Amino acid sequence: MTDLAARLDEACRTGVAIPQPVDDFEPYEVQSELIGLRLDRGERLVGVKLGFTSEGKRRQMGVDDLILGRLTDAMSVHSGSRRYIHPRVEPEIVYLTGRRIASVTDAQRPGAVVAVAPGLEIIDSRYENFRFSLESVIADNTSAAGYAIGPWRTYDPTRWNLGVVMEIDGRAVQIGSTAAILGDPRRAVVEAARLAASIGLVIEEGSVLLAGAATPAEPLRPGAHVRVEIQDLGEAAFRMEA
Ligand code: OOG
Ligand code: MG
Repeated sequence: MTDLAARLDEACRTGVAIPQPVDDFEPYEVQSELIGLRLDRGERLVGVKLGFTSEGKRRQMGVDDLILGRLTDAMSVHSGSRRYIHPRVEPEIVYLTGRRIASVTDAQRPGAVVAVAPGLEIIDSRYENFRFSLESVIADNTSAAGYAIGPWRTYDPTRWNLGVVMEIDGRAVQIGSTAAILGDPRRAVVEAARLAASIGLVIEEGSVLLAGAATPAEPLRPGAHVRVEIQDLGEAAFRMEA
């Protein structure tokens, strides 16, 4: 167990941020250790998420490469209360995989994606001031802190360029299009497969995949009601604890 994984895990549980690491580390190895600690506590892996798939997010955070994180059942906003540090929320389109994906070829086979849903992601960097390098945010499981997923619909690949509106307390705060995700959100499953394969991770059948926010993230205050609507897909919503 690296010291960094232990400190990130503690920051996550206590809600106290840590300074960015100064020593060398292998980013995805630290992330694996961090997830291992969660699984040891009984959490279950439910899927993966991509980060920095849109220009809006890359510009907001000052980074320029795709990253992959892992999601557990306990991260669902409906699974109970937790301590946040400086949470933000962003709109996501979510895919459900219909086969085991261990390679890019698997991701290109028919049935790789079977359903799609509107979603919201809470990100909460465990680093002070929400500042990080690409390596340090990968180690921190890509800031993953929570998600809410709306109703699933059968996946229709011809509907990929969809309007997105995210509201906080009834006011539209971000408006965009799913086309901002990799230029075409249908590429998300292939990019996730590529990154997963590079770290020896298999995306199991029935996994959720957050394709990456189409717009910049917004600060999330206690008691806030957040809602996203994606054209043709419907909505997802949750309320922050007061
Ligand atoms: C990293 C997570 C990025 C996305 O959708 O682009 C991400 C961060 O911004 O803290 O989840
Ligand atoms: Mg995200």
